[in-house]
Amino acid sequence: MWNAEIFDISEIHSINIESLIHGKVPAIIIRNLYDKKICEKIVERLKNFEKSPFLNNESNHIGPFLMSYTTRKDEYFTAAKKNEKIFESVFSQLPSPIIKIRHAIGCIFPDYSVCSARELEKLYSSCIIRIHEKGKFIPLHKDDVKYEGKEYGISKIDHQISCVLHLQESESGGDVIIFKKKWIKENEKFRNIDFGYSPKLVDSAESFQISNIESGDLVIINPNYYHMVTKITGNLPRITLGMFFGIFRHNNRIFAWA
Ligand SMILES: O=C(O)CCC(=O)C(=O)O
Repeated sequence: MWNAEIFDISEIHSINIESLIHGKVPAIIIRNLYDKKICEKIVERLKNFEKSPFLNNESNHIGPFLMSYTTRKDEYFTAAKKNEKIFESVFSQLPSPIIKIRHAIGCIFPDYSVCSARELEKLYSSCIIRIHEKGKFIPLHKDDVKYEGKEYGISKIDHQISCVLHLQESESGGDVIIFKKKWIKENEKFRNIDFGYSPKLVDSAESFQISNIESGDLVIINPNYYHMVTKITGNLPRITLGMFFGIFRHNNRIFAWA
């Protein structure tokens, strides 16, 4: 069976991330990484900030997503800088969820240093907040900066992991499904015009559905494996804060970006 591994925050040092990197487990979940009450506060504050539509209004975002700027590097860094000020306001006087996630990654990789990705003094975006309303979903896709982000220095990493902190769950739907199938270049012929891939690609692949996530939980996946989020069917929007980490083996460094 291909099952996610679930840990309490106190067990963080016993996480074996290599099994996730090499596809032996679909996901690692850390329960209660972030305080539920603070999640509620952030969700309340988010109502006052402007969001950008993504994918024909499939979701609303705060913060740029590098994969949407693959050939518009200057625009990405400009948007990243502008949005850092917004994140500072959203998290003002609260323990930063960005620092909390980076600290968790530092505990999981005790021999590595973890810091923000930067290029010629320009900082990459630190995170992305995604708001998915009822009826929305994330189609089948993969994230692979080594392939899609070739114009960016971060594309030279050895491995990529994705961390998603859940700030608010919908009453139903919005489950992540991870497929035991890693993207390969030949799959590009199954790519949709706007975003994602044909579900045919994963017809016969084993999968794991994460359905019991609560606010404050952190879900870590290897995003080079196909994954999707099912339709949100409850009235409450699904709200998450995501970031990637890129692992460099030769100098034991890990860089964060979104
Ligand atoms: O929102 C999620 O749970 C998944 C987001 C996603 O597609 C990713 O982290 O690559």
